[in-house]
Amino acid sequence: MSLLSRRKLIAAAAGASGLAVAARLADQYGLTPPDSGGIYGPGNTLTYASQRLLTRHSLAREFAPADIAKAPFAKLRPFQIEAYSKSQAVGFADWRIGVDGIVAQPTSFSLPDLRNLPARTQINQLACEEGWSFIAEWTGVALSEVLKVAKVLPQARYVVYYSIQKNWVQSIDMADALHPQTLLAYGMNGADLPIGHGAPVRMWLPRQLGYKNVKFITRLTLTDSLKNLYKGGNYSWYAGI
Ligand SMILES: Nc1nc2c(c(=O)[nH]1)N[C@H]1C(S)=C(S)[C@@H](COP(=O)(O)O)O[C@H]1N2
Ligand SMILES: [Mo]
Repeated sequence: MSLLSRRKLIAAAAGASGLAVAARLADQYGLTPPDSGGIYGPGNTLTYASQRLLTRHSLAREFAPADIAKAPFAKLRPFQIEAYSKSQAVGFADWRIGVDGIVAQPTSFSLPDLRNLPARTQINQLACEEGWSFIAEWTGVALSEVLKVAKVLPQARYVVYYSIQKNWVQSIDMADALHPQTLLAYGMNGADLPIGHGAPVRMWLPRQLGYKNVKFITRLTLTDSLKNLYKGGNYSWYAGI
């Protein structure tokens, strides 16, 4: 995008018809989020498009070991899911994460499969939309490595990710999916990821708010549209911080 167009997009926020102009420009550059319809739509488009232009190459802050929280808060109401209890009983030895959709090589990953891929450790903050946060050290495999194994095809635009908790489904665009700090995390503070924080594997993307960091991941699907999937809800689709 040219400097002029970028200025136009950002300046559009100030004008009377700013939101409409921003929406048109965003559309032109493929920066329209899937929740662009409805009454909050224009605002969501502006937030997403302007953040994307400003931060697409940026890294979330990484902290020092001394910053790690002594008592990180696990936001978890007790749940009863038989498949989960069974897997937990065998130390998640049978846990699988399927990768399907717009890929040349649909693949099912066990935990050892994930651990055999290059590991990355980073100290970042988890920030919940409710206002609390904590800093922890996260270890996992970059999502990009997993997508490489599954041979993602160029038509893919989003990664949809599912939890064993059926009401937890989220999605990100390829810019975030391929971002070096986006992990499938299986470790926290030097140990296995605790149950409360999403064992055995959670999505870890420090550039977005807590609710995009889905726990107990079971499946990833590559799609070119979220039309039949994203139903809106309380949270905006793009939660960049
Ligand atoms: N499967 C699942 N993932 C989830 C949640 C959940 O309840 N279930 N809560 C989300 C929210 S709102 C936040 S803030 C973070 C909290 O992560 P934590 O429990 O590790 O602190 O997880 C997110 N991922
Ligand atoms: Mo949250």
